[in-house]
Amino acid sequence: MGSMGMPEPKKSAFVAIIGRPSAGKSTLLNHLCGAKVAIVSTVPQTTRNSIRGIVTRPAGQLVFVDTPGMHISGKKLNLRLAETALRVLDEADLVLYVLDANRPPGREEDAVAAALLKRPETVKHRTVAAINKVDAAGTAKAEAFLHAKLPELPPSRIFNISALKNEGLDTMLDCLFGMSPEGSAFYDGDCYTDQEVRFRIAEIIREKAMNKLREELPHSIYVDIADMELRGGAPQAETLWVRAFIMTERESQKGMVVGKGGAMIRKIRLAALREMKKIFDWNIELDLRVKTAHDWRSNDATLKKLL
Ligand SMILES: Nc1nc2c(ncn2[C@@H]2O[C@H](COP(=O)(O)OP(=O)(O)OP(=O)(O)O)[C@@H](O)[C@H]2O)c(=O)[nH]1
Ligand SMILES: [Mg+2]
Repeated sequence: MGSMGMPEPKKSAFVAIIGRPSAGKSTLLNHLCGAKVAIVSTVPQTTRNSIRGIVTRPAGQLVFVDTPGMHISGKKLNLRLAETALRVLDEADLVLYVLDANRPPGREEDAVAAALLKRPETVKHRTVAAINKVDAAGTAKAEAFLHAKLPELPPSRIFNISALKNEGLDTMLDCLFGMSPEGSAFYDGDCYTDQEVRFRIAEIIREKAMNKLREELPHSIYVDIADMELRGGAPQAETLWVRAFIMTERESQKGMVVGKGGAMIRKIRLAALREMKKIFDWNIELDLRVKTAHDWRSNDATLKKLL
């Protein structure tokens, strides 16, 4: 026990955010950090990398690591995404397991629970479950699922939240801080992510494209930043000039990304610019084009570069 006026020792931990696709992991990360850190879309399998978001409070610092939703598939891209999620799960101090109250648990939920079951110590001592989307649905099914599949998880570590409406997050954070080991902060207190500018810009463009494109297209694209340069400076604000390509899997998909008279790519470009201006202090010029990288989702070299 500290003497009067002595602050409590600070806590710090890495927290893996895991769950099936579209459970709301990235939405949650963004609200925890109070900033747009990870991209979000209505389409499952949006996140493709482990993405760090940093939360600093008087109690200490939690570094949340967002992961790709665990999806069952034998395809190369999906296997790599699942590997990423499991690696983060094993490296983190704590695990935040996000469930979607709005969809009945199915095979994918079983797979997430199975991955946790293989790590019984983690479930017993280091896992918090968040039943998300309580603004849209009741929690009974998700609760029953957790009791049946992960009986070792104490009920005091199950929280009902709405990431979208920012509800229930504070009590969950208190619990995570309580479970964290003592330690000093990993990052500056005013820092909310460690992502490089190049990656963030590619992700913002991909988010806008994913949310505007239909059918298979959201999953068939990636964004390549071909060139980036900071120009000018005082007395005017600097301008960040970016040339980026939306890469499609097949030649035939380029037309849909460009749209009639270029309308689609113009919409994507303007939405991306709006978002970038909220994040960066520079003026931004974005030259956005479309290219094809044939069958990139089965290409090891491309996957290695992207994931
Ligand atoms: N109603 C409701 N919708 C939510 C909530 N949280 C997230 N969503 C929606 O769920 C969808 C998926 O959200 P994401 O945050 O991209 O989900 P994710 O788990 O990161 O998905 P992947 O990256 O594909 O694994 C989006 O349309 C979100 O707006 C919530 O609390 N309530
Ligand atoms: Mg995500």
